[in-house]
Amino acid sequence: MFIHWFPGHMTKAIRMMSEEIKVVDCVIYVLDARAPESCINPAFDEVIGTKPRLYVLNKADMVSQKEVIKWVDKFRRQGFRCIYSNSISKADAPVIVKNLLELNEDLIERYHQKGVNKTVRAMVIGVPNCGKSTLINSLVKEKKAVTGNKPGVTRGKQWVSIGDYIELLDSPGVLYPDFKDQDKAMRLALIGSVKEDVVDVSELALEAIKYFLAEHPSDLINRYKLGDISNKVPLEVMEEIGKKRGLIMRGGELDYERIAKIIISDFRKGYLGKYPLEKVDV
Ligand SMILES: Nc1nc2c(ncn2[C@@H]2O[C@H](COP(=O)(O)OP(=O)(O)OP(=O)(O)O)[C@@H](O)[C@H]2O)c(=O)[nH]1
Ligand SMILES: [Mg+2]
Repeated sequence: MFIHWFPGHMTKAIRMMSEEIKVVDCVIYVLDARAPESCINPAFDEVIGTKPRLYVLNKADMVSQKEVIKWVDKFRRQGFRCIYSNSISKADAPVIVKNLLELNEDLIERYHQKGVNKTVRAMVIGVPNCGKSTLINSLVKEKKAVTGNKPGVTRGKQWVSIGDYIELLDSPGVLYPDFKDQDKAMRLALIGSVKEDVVDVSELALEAIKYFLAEHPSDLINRYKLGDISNKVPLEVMEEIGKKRGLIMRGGELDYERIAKIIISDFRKGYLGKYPLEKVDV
């Protein structure tokens, strides 16, 4: 499968970000903890320039804490401030606010010396569906930003005030202007950052099975009550899952699309285990 998105849209989005960056003090760079590396968009670096950034490994509840901490350490070793968050629960909100303020400590202090309270403005960026709007909502009492479990939910920009002295800019998720690295594209598709209409669900499910066969076969066996799959190829496993679940079309053929959708949905909901698709290579 060749995953392909619209470079024109992404280039335009990056141009818009280059305008917005001028009015903010810093950036909250949201990464999906299941595939942090793939969520790094090289084009963002140019946009961010020298503005301070806070990396947030979001959806941390979907991977083991041990793995997410390795990623946090990696970003910190690179000299960046980095934390992790489960933005659905509001438990990590105080840590996010604290880090945001610390990130802008010098600026706040400069204003303070002039007798002024600085309002810190941050742009929240990341690939589609990584949880930018949910993270913003976790910081406010009432839900302000629209969220949803598919890419492209946030369409325009929106400012949200957090208390009196923080303002966050929510914006649509952005993928890279190019999609040469198909392994990364596949992982982005698996975590739900790529629109379904440019992805072949059956092939995506086969990729997911391939990953679980290699890394965590027992989770596949337990979830779908399979027999021995050690010598099977992904397609055979997919067929066995279909038979176990009775996903047969009229005429007796297996309904590959339905099987694929179930596998992908189970993966995205974490029913196949809390595993990151990308591990820190130390
Ligand atoms: N398990 C879990 N799910 C999360 C977390 N944060 C967000 N989600 C879910 O991820 C999905 C996408 O969240 P959004 O906040 O809409 O993502 P977004 O980055 O704003 O997406 P776009 O606006 O489309 O770019 C929703 O179903 C959220 O409930 C988290 O920390 N943990
Ligand atoms: Mg959004």
